[in-house]
Amino acid sequence: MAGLLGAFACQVALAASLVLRVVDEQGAALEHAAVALRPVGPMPPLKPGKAEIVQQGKRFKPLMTAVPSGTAISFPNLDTVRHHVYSFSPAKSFELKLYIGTPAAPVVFDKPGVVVMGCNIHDAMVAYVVVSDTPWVGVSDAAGAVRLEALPAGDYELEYWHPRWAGSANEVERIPLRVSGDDRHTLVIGAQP
Ligand SMILES: [Cu+2]
Repeated sequence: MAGLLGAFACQVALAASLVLRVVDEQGAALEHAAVALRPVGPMPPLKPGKAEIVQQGKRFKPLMTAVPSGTAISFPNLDTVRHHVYSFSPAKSFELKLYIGTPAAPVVFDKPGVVVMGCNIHDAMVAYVVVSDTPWVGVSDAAGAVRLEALPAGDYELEYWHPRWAGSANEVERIPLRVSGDDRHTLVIGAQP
C-alpha cells in the first residue's frame, strides 16, 4: 500500500507547470527574457544538452539562449563572410577565431551566469546565453510567453534576465516562487527602451 501511495504522489508531484507572461513596466510584452526555475532543496540531475547559435546575415540567431549548465553550443557560420566570435564574460570566456562553416568543437557552457557574445569583425553582432544550474529554463517569445513543464510542485527561485533590463548588468535577478499546479504569473522586468 505504501508503495502505491508513493507512486501516486510522485505522479502528482510531476504534474505542475508554469506559464509566465513577461512584460515591461508599461505592460508591453517582453521577448528574449531568459528565465529559470531552481528548486529550493534537492536538485534533479542535469542532463547536459546541445544547442546551436548560427550566424546569418551578420546576426546571431537566436539572440537569446537559456541553457542548463554543461550544455554544448555550436556556432555554425551560414554567411559567406568570416566571423570571429568572442566573449569576455566571467561565466564563459572564449574565442572562435575567424571562420566560415562550423567550428570543429562546440563551446561547453559549464558555469551559471550571463554570457555576452560579440563578433570582432561586426560590432553590431550580439548574442546572449544565460546558464543556470537547473533543467528548467526558457526564453520568452514575441508575446512575452514562456512555459516550463514537468515540474515537481514545490518551492523555487525564479531567475530572470533580459538584455534591456535596467538592473545589474550581468547578474540574474532571483525571486522566490511556489509552484503548485498549472500556475500562471506575470513577470514584470524594468527594461530600458
Ligand atoms: Cu562577424
